[in-house]
This record gives sequence, C-alpha cells and structure tokens, in this order.
Amino acid sequence: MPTLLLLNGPNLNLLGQREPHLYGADTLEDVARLCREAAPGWEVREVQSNHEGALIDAVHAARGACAGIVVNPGAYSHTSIALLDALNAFEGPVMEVHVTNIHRRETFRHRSYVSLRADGVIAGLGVEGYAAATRRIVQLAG
Ligand code: CA2
Repeated sequence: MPTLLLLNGPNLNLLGQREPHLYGADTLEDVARLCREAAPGWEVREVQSNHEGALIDAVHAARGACAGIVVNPGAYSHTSIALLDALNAFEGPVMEVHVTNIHRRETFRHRSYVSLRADGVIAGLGVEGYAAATRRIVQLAG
C-alpha cells in the first residue's frame, strides 16, 4: 500500500481553533480525513511540527518509504532553505499547499523556497487544497 506523507508546519496545529476568518473552521484532523478520502488505497502518514528540524527529519524518513508528500510548510515556506534541501533529496512528487492565498497577503509571504521543489502549488482554496494536492500526488505517483 503506497504511503502519503501529510506534512504540516508551525502553528497549523491551531487550524480550526483560532483565526477562522483567515484559516476556516476545519481542523488538522479534518484535513487528514480529506486526504484519506482523496487517496483510497493509500496510507496517510500525518506529521505536524512547530520545529524546523522535525519537519526535515520527517522528509528524510519519507525517503524510500513514502510515494509522495503533501506539505504545508507554514511560515517556513518563506524562510527555510534547509527544508527545501531536504525535499530536494526526496525522490517522489511533492505538492505544496497554502490554506490562504499567500499572494494576496504581505509581500514576505509571496516567496516560497519550497515552491522551487514542488511539482505543484495550491494556495487560497482553504483546506480543499489538501484534497486537490492529494489527488495530484495519486495521479503523479500512479
Ligand atoms: O496559508 C497557509 O496555509 C500558510 O502556510 C499558513 C501559515 C503562514 O505563515 C503562511 O504564510 C501561509 C500560518 C499557519 C498558521 O496557522 C494558524 C491556523 C489557525 C490559527 C492560527 C494559525
């Protein structure tokens, strides 16, 4: 059974609990359910961390073990060359998701280092973006 790594970065554990006007009412648990529904026959490995090194470790652990990665790197999108380097060492497809439209927000959110590696980027679809990204991973990995 192929495995999808669903990787969420800093503060996304608060999804559905704070700032619903910006990030919506769905929780990370709802996100995982959406991904499972979008990838029947796949196992979904969920990792959320507020720590950059833990996210990098999860990408390393996915090498040779996961068929694809759906990642919302949170604010590390805009700062982390280290996460980009880790994703560059992963052999499978990578989809980057942002709940909000980062291009309609502050200019510091417009650039994502992770986008240099991602096979696709989805922003502004709310949590539905995770489902679309998962479907794309299934297509690319299948
Ligand atoms: O739009 C996205 O998904 C972001 O990756 C979310 C990050 C932000 O730094 C990026 O620029 C865009 C922030 C995640 C914070 O998540 C929260 C969720 C609910 C309540 C508070 C924070």
